[in-house]
Amino acid sequence: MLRLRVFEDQSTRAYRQGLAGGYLHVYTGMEATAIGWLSSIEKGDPVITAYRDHGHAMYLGCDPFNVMAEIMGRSDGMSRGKGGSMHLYSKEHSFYGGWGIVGGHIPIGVGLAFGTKYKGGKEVTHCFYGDGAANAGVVYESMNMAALWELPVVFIIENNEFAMGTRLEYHAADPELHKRAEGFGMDHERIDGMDVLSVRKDAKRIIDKVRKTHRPYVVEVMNYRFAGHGAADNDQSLYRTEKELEKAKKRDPIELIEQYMLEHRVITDKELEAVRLEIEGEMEDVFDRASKSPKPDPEEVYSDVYSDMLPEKGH
Ligand SMILES: Cc1ncc(C[n+]2csc(CCOP(=O)(O)OP(=O)(O)O)c2C)c(N)n1
Ligand SMILES: [Mg+2]
Repeated sequence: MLRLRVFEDQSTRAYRQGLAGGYLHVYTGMEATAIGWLSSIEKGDPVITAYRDHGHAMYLGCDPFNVMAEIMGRSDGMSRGKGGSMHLYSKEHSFYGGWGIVGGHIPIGVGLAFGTKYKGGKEVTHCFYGDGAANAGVVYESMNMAALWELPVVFIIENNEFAMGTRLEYHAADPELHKRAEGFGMDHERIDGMDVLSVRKDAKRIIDKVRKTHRPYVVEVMNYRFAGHGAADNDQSLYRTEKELEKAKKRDPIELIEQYMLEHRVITDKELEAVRLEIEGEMEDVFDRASKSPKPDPEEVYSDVYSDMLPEKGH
């Protein structure tokens, strides 16, 4: 969680210094959700998410250097600099993106779960999306298919209470988004997304159930984003007060787990400081190395854009 927090500070620095083009959406404040959840999955379980994707990719094993290089559009980037922050992807780590169209990746997540069922596999697909995305029509077409065909997929709503600058209460007829599963006869619940240990525990229980029953599940994880919607969101006063933000920061997921570890004598203040310094050094180095990675060859613009999908070609 700390590595991700510090990585995001460095990715924001890259954007501010003009080293990262396009869009940049950081996960700051929401760390306990992805990290708690992904710590409970099995290796090989497909994971798919929207554009707030740096943490998911890194936790699944993608090297922060390749992630940062991608954010900077460099040849060492995971998509060789063609995708940027929103389009991380690593089949090797069962990470299927990184998608910029709100709600657009949810049918793809259901397709991954269909693939598992078709092949008789044991994997569970973890499909993350935001509270705003929960309003997209395609989510409900996807949920219907998942429930009808009994597909092993968990719909994980990362409810950070905002869709860009629109508050949850202004965009959702019923702000309890998990209840929307009821129309499809799916199990559902809302959980706390700021305490990493409770996310991990809830995730284990839910994932075990989905893996056993092969029935989809909707879980709404309540968290809060501390940063702006994207790096270009400079006036948050249009949609939230400083006071609200300060209140949310009282449950900073990193501070919560630090307190827990100190209270339970898992770590000392001194050790914690050493971990912090080590991570800061690591991410500083990631930034420096990524900024030195060569820009892609102009020819790269044509590679991997179209694909010949004929099976005899081995795809
Ligand atoms: C189909 C579509 N409509 C609009 C947008 C512009 N847009 C980008 S992010 C966003 C809000 C999404 O909010 P949420 O799903 O809650 O995700 P969060 O940013 O909070 O993680 C919108 C409307 C888009 N990318 N795609
Ligand atoms: Mg949101």
